[in-house]
Parts: sequence; C-alpha cells; structure tokens
Amino acid sequence: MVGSLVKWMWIAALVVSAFSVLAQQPRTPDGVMVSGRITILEEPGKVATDVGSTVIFLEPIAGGKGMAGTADVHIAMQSKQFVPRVRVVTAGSRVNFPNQDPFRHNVFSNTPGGTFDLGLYPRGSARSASFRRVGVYPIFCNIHSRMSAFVVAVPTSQFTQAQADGSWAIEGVTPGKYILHVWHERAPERTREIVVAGSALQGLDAQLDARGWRPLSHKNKFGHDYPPTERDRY
Ligand SMILES: [Cu+2]
Repeated sequence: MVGSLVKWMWIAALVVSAFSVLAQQPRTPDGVMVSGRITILEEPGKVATDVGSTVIFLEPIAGGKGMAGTADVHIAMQSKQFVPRVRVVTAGSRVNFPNQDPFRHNVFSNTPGGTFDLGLYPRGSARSASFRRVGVYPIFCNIHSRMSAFVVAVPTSQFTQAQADGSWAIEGVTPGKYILHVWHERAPERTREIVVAGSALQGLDAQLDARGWRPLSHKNKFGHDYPPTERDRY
C-alpha cells in the first residue's frame, strides 16, 4: 500500500516537472513565437519615424497554418487623416471607416481588382469595405487630397505590425515552411523563406531601404487632379 502511494507520488512529481519544463518554453498552445526587428535605411540626416507602419506576415508554403477567420478592424478619419495609416488584414476581411471629424469625408480606392467608393458621409457615421483580393490597397478621400492610408490584405492570419522601435513578434505559429514578408510603404518589400520547427524562432531581423522613396501624388476617384482648393466636389 505504502509502495503504491510512493509510486503515485513519483508519477505526480514527474508530471509536475514535465509541465514546468513546458512552461519555460516560449511556446503557445498552437505553436511557437517567431520574432525579429525591423530597421529602415534612410538618406543621410533623415530618421525614420514610421517603423511601426511595417507589416510582417508569414505566407505558408508547406505544413504551415494559413487563413483562420477574418479580422474586424477600423481605420478612423480624424483631423483630416486616416488613423492608423496602415492596417494589415487577412484577405476577405472588412474594414470599417468611422468619420470622427465634424465634416464629411469620402473613402475610395482605385486598386485594380479591388476598387470601391463609400460615398460621402458625415461625423458619427461609418461605412465599410471588403478586401477580398490579396494585395496592397491605397485608400484616399475624394475631398482631401492629403488623406491617404493603406490596407494590406494578406493570404494568412499570421501577421503583425512592428512596434515603434521596430521589434515584432507573431505568436502561435505552427511548424512548417513559410515565406516571411516585410512590407513598408516607403521601401521595396523584403521576403525570405523560413522553417518553423518546434521551438521559438528569434532574430529574424530585416533592414528596409527607403533611400529611393519619393512621395507620390495621386488622382481623385474620377482619375482627375484634385482642385486647388479642397471643396466638396459632390
Ligand atoms: Cu476627407
């Protein structure tokens, strides 16, 4: 009887120690953490203040987990700006655009294969658009030429945006092969193949080159130049 009790205590101790070993692993129930840091190479004298707009996502090649549901996200219109300026979503998601300014705004995109126009609407109301196709959608307002944003629709739910210091992490990544994409509006996209195994993958650092970037002007929703004064053109 005593021998059997000792045996059970041994088993219990082994189970507890096994759990404490597991708890020390940087592992989430579904997978592991993949992380790194982004830096942006700028022209001399310039310092990047928008590293936090960088989009990082893992496109599954083999064995990895891809899409899992869609996100419910917002881009607000505040003080004649889209906030935040960049949003990453799983392709198929809807993005809501609440107008928080005391005047009307429009939201449109002329992205080939993904055009939309939400019309003109006042403070306190919101309209939404679907982003079914994978790709980068520049978003504008037909009234205010300086308003611009990007929705980046990706073929996976394993994505994130960098912190202000450039660090990023994606949790719960299942083992498999992926293409790691790093996208920023001011630099060519960077990609590399990674293999995620049973433990955390750290140090996936990438440097983006924004030295060749020049701000682009854009047309209004009719494909014309914006009028010199920002008047309501509806
Ligand atoms: Cu506007």
